[in-house]
Amino acid sequence: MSQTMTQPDAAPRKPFRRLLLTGAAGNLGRQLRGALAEWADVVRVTDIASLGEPAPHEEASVVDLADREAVMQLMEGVDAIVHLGGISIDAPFDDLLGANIAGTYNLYEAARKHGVKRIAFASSNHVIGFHPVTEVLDGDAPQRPDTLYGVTKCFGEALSRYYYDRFGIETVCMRIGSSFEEPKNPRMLVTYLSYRDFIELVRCSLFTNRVGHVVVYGASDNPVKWWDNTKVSFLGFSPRDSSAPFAARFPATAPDASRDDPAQRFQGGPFVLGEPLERENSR
Ligand code: NAI
Ligand code: 15L
Repeated sequence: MSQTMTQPDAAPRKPFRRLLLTGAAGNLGRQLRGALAEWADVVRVTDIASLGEPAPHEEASVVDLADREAVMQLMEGVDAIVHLGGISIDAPFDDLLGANIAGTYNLYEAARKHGVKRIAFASSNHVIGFHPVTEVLDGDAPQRPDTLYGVTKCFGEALSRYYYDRFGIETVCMRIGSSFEEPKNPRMLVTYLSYRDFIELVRCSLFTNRVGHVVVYGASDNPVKWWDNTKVSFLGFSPRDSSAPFAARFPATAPDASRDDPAQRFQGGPFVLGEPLERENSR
């Protein structure tokens, strides 16, 4: 006798069976967790830091991305990955080496071994931070990292290119500007990416068919633009927010190429100075 597996009251399946979110305890990871609940039946959240109480649809694992075996185990049953985990400002090389270099390698290698086909990778504007503020860049602009942190993001972009060309794993490299609740300084009037636009950028990165390997800039629809996403318009990323409502807070202090201060002349802002930075880049 044939058996039917259909249950009349079963909830419709979501687009993904299981998504993996690294960096889930961080600033952007916390923003994304709610949205991912809509996109996947199960969200595996991971971080080196405490993840709090998992929601009913979440599986939580505290893991150091530098731990290759642990990262391999994270990948079991995963359809796609949002990779936010790692050190998110400049830091000593040995720290970046584990979290950002080895960690990203471990993630891609585990993805390859488990047949994962799509990764949304949190790259950074600090991949191109030594371009002057007078330039408008697209994804083909030469990398000009402003810090060792930026260099680790260049590594992630190159590694993901290799994993696409060699193994067919698709990656959207999201060169995020400044994604916080609000812009915190004049530079962020240009680099601001609202949380809502960030979530939309991740959505486009996960749901667009056949992305291959691409670089997209993550900024809201701000009045001044340094970055041009025309070449990747097929992603459908169309930011809805803007830094304009915050402009009055920073009168006459917009980044200015004529100033002596390198933090004013280059897109990376204070990162180019090689000085210790506060977490939220408040200079
Ligand atoms: P965050 O620093 O708040 O979050 C990063 C998370 O990664 C933290 O929870 C941290 O515990 C975790 N992490 C660090 N080392 C780890 C390791 N070895 N193993 C496992 N987890 C580790 O940063 P945020 O703002 O949430 O950014 C998320 C990602 O987006 C980062 O990769 C960052 O570089 C990138 N990004 C963020 C921007 C922003 O404006 N928020 C701008 C450009 C890039
Ligand atoms: C980044 O890459 C950092 O992760 C974030 O903390 C901000 O400093 C941002 O860049 C920025 O450029 O404002």
